[in-house]
Amino acid sequence: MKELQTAIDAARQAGALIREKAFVSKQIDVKSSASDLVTEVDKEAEKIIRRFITSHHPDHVILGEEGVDAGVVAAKEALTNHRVHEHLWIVDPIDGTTNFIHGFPFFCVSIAYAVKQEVVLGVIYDPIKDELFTAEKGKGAWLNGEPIQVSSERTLAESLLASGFPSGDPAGMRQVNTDGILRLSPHVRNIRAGGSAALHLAYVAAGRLTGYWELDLNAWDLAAGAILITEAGGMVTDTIGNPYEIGVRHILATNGSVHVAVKQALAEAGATGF
Ligand code: LIP
Repeated sequence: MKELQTAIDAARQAGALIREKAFVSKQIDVKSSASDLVTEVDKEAEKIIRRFITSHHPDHVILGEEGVDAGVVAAKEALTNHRVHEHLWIVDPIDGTTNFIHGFPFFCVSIAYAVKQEVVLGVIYDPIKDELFTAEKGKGAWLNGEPIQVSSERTLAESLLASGFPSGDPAGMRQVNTDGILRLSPHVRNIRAGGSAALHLAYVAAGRLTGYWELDLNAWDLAAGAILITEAGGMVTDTIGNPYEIGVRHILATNGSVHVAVKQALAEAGATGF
């Protein structure tokens, strides 16, 4: 599919800018709160990606993190409006902006392409490690061109999980998520919270993490990672267990084997989100 090459080239172009600016001081703007930030590099990287996609696919619609107002309502409205579009790109120019600001090298570019609301390809690029994760519906998932698959752990006791704390702490979701972490942590090998939803999802696809969950995320945090995981043999649902679709905000993504166990633990802790 020619859109895959578009996504790869756009991610690499934006990634080059992000790499160049990664460890220098940045101009920071506050979005919804002091923990929900954007830099001039996020905006410039999104412009690069938008220009690139538009030059190759002028009639396609682009939903980008920095192209809508901050906040749940704007994001939901944008998604709803875009439902009618046949060709939709879902772009996060820097997923892990807080890490980027602090020079904590765990962030990425995330680009997905959906046809009639179904994600058909995803690209996640870590510009620091120069790792390019790609997936195309029905064809598989790759890391730098090599096929990847989810991990083989079968029990919680063997699992390395990851989670996170949403930017801006909407509706006290950080406390809710902490309840889930406290419920699961005695039963698993360990839990990480790296601060980039998309990169965590890519790591589940590559078998580096057994599973990942987080509450109150946006479409651009999740779309590319979701197809990476399904194409790598894993499972992606919301935290209740409903199948993934573009509007999902509370995500649960695993290698498949531990999916039910994590879901049950979150339900028991009252930590599936609301
Ligand atoms: C971030 C996520 C992170 C999550 C934050 C935020 P951004 O994306 O990837 O894992 O905890 O809420 O959404 O804002 O850095 O692109």
